[in-house]
Amino acid sequence: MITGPARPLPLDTRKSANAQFRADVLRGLRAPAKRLPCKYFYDEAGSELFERITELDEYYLTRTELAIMERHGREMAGLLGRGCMLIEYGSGSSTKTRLLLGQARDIAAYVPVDLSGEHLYRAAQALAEEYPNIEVLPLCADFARRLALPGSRSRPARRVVYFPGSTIGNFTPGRAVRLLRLTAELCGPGGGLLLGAELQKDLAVLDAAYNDRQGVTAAFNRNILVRINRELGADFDVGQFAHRAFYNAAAGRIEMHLVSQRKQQVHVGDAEILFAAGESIRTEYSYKYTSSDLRDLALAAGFEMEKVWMDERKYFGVYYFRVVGGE
Ligand code: SAH
Ligand code: AVI
Repeated sequence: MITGPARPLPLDTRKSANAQFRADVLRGLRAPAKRLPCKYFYDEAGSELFERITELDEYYLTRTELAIMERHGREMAGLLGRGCMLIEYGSGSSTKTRLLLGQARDIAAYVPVDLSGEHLYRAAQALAEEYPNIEVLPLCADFARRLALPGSRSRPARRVVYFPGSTIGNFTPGRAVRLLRLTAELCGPGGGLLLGAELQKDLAVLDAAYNDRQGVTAAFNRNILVRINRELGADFDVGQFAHRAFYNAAAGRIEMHLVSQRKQQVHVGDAEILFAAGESIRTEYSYKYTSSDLRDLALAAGFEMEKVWMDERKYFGVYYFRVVGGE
């Protein structure tokens, strides 16, 4: 059953989200090295483009994580324990979650959290129909901020956050620790964190995953400008910004940029932004953390690592952490 607000957000909430979007975009575009927060990739079109990315030959991440979940889902579900509230960060279409929900004996409530509202509510509705015994409580919110969890019918025995997809890699190490600290606070004593994250690997493999032949990643990258045009009344000539993605070995991350193909002026509402030819906007970092990096980040945030599952090539890891000091 679905008991969350499975309908568009109220007008005042949408207005304040739009004001926040505008403020974040202007702050990023006025910075000496232009940038945009990657969470704004995901409007309706962005979520669909991401789904297409997950099906690309070059984008092995989703397939690899799904295979780990298929193989070890039962053991993972066992760690959730009885009567748990499962909270998922960046749930998207909740595909991987099904491999947990299908194996878990008694989950009290499932709270998918995502900023892409329509996509979230559609996925939540489908899950509620597939798992009628689980209370599904979708929450359209930024998981990097303190979350106000919806009330559930039964009192959950514990809280576990599920954070798949390597979305943790879209946070710099400092921001990742901050996010995990909030998560430890949200889970409380006895709580857990099941985290899926990509590992370091061969440069050519990484490079291909973010420069696919069909250009879906390029369209996903440019969609942020399409969204800014539509929602903030901007006039980006989207075809004049080229997709660029490369591995920054010193920092251990993929960087995605949009590179201005000529000197140009862009208006965002009544604000004017100047671009030199070749100047870029950084749109995303995608860190490839080693398992010891993640152990250290999580420990700094109050989690201890209990278990890790990897695929044979060691492309991807799924980690289970417990809140330090919990039973
Ligand atoms: N978990 C899915 C989707 C990953 S794509 C998978 O593993 O395939 C990242 C998802 O996180 C998108 O659905 C996006 O809308 C959401 N997202 C990104 N940043 C977010 C944030 N700060 N708060 C809430 N959702 C966010
Ligand atoms: C959601 N996130 C982990 C993806 C990634 O690989 O960093 C987003 C993405 N960017 C380009 N392709 C996919």
